[in-house]
Amino acid sequence: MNQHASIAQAKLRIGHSACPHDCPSTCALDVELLDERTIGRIHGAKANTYTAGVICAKVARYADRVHHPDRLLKPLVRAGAKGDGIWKEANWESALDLVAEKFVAAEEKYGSETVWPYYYAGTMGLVQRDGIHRLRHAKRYSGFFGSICTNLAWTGWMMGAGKLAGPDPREMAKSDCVVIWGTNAVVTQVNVMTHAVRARKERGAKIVVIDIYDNATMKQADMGLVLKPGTDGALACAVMHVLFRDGLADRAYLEKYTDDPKGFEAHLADKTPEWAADITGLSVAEIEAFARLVGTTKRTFFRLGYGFSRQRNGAVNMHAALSIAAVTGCWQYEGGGAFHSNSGILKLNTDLVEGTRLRDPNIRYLDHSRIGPVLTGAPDALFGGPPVTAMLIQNTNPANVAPEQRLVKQGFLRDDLFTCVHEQFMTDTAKLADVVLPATMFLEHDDIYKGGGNQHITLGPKLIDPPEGPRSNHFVIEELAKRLGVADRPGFGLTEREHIDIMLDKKGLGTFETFKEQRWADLQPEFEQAHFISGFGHPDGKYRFRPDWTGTPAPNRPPKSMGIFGPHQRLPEFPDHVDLIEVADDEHPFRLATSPARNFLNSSFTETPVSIAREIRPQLLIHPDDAASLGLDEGARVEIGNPRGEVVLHAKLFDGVRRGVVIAEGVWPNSAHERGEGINVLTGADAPAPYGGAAVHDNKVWVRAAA
Ligand SMILES: Nc1nc2c(c(=O)[nH]1)N[C@H]1C(S)=C(S)[C@@H](COP(=O)(O)OP(=O)(O)OC[C@H]3O[C@@H](n4cnc5c(=O)[nH]c(N)nc54)[C@H](O)[C@@H]3O)O[C@H]1N2
Ligand SMILES: Nc1nc2c(c(=O)[nH]1)N[C@H]1C(S)=C(S)[C@@H](COP(=O)(O)OP(=O)(O)OC[C@H]3O[C@@H](n4cnc5c(=O)[nH]c(N)nc54)[C@H](O)[C@@H]3O)O[C@H]1N2
Ligand code: SF4
Ligand SMILES: [Mo]
Repeated sequence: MNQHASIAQAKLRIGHSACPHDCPSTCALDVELLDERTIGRIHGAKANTYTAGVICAKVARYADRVHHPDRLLKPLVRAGAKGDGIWKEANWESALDLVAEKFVAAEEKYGSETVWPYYYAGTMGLVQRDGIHRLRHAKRYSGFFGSICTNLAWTGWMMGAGKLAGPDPREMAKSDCVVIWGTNAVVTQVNVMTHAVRARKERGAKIVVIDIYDNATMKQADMGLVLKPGTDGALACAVMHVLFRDGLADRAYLEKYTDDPKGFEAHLADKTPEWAADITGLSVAEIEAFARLVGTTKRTFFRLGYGFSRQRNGAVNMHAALSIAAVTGCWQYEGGGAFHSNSGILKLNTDLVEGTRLRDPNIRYLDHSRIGPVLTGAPDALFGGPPVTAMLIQNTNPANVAPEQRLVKQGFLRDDLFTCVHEQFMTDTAKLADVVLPATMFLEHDDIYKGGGNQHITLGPKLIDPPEGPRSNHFVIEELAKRLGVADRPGFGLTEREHIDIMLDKKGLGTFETFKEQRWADLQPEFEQAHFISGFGHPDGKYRFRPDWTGTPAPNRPPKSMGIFGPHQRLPEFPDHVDLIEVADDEHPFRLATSPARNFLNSSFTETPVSIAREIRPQLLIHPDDAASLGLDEGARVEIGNPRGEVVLHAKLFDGVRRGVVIAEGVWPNSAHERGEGINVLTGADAPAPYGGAAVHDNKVWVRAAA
């Protein structure tokens, strides 16, 4: 560094924060503050042992997002037909008055359940994200069963381990074999790689990656397994067959810690590598080699992601993959075990911010992922209640990210539906709204964040002033509460900081002010507990090879009134391969996955110029032999479709994908596709068994040159 640069650096003010985005890493951030309103680069906090100074490129260049010229700055009221893009600017008072008036009118006509507050994890802040529940409960509006992201994965994990936790994710650095299964970590949670690569450098650990294409993470692997989508259960069973067959199962561990090792061994007798090779498309040699590696490496760390569970049989596959750790007994060793999410250890008491005590248990819930069927009035989606005729939407873009997009759009275009979208940008959903309210970004408001892929609670205080116009989610909830007559109910009338103080105090962790110094708290449990040495999460302390598919409580299990979802009678007794997926057929010979794009985060960052330039345009990764047989050249316009609709992209020939499988990376804005329809036109909104979710990587499609 030259002298000039180091002087400039010395003068730079650094603010501390947490990344608010929907990413398991929840990085601790150091933010360059140029003045009261302007940031420079963002860096990963070096002092944080999980972030370890590393963050993704898209957040490092956050100045491009927070100071973007297209940010929403004024409340807008629709002045043309829905979706026409004709708006009238309004002031905050009159816009909020209008929203309240419409909510009251809707409630008068159909009862309170006709209003559906809808949100998701565009911000993961506990105040800004979850305050919407307070308003919902106080007003007895329809409940929200948030299923799109975690449901298949968490369900599968809970069936086996009974608690959503695991070894310290930093222990990956002490492992001799890190199995990265169904997560494109280089792209979606870069810090996994920091710790995995450290294990390789310092201990010569092997990195195994299991995915459906040769993605950025597999390019870093020592062993890469590319299997057919939705077949991980078969791979896991064959691996465990080999472990029992070759004396690599830890029988003492199995006896002490698992429910039915003998029954399970018998069940695996015919789950041979040959059987699995047929289903997965892997070779017998690949399966044998992987089984031998994990069977002979005590310190094997299974890092199980979300991706492989975004299949209709995803809960089964998650449970099957997790079961390998119980067969080898790798849980007993430092650097060993399995990890998916630490959600189960990071509990803060959010009763007040969420208004939990105001909840009326008789109010119906609606399924987040099934917004298309809900808004188009499917009786089973409405659970016997009134139609949805009013919505408040914060931190999510369902017209783009929710499955069966045509239904979602048809729903939003209904004349009898009033929609208020609180957003940072004019998203596909905002475009279909009646009122759009401009939102602050994380650096402009106070909040506190829990990690999923790590073990920290991290403060994100307001560091800069927002531009004139945008207001926080908290502001909107409080102002609507006043207009809707519930501002005197418990939980209302507090500031963001007061809510944070209360949550921290209840956990004995200090206050907003002490956290400003301390920045985060490390809540990693002791080894014994984290490795389930003192027992797994079920009442008998055993790991379950025999899941109780409809009986096990899970953090995201649907409320009783919703029942059990999907073809749950077909869920297997033990880990297995079940064809609950959309199997390819003659009319739809390809399987499509919509894997994440590196430079986007779900529907976010699709507005920043560098991200767009790097992702180029909506592309379809297709094997060169498949492309040749369809007469598709590199860059050709290609149309893909299924009974739900059809979408146009550009072909990208890629031999890292199997024949018969195609990948569309990223959720591009609908408007980036020809005809203004995006990739979720093709994904299904049927609820997978047993606790719902969205199987966005599980689609059968036909593929042809676009006309
Ligand atoms: N850059 C970037 N980062 C992100 C996101 C993003 O969109 N972009 N999204 C964020 C969000 S909300 C989440 S939930 C996390 C999710 O992050 P991940 O846990 O990484 O999950 P996915 O992104 O769904 O998919 C991961 C991988 O699973 C693969 N996959 C699909 N089907 C199968 C299968 O049947 N078997 C196997 N073995 N693999 C399969 C996909 O091809 C993909 O490579 O990432 C977060 N981080
Ligand atoms: N085809 C396909 N579809 C998918 C997926 C996939 O892999 N493939 N992934 C699925 C998954 S895992 C998820 S989690 C969903 C996520 O999908 P979305 O919920 O749409 O995800 P995000 O992009 O995280 O956030 C949405 C919006 O929140 C806004 N936002 C951010 N912070 C704030 C705030 O403080 N206040 C307000 N009012 N708004 C804010 C952002 O501007 C952004 O437009 O998509 C799902 N859909
Ligand atoms: S890796 Fe994830 S948590 Fe970290 S800065 Fe990037 S988006 Fe945020
Ligand atoms: Mo997600």
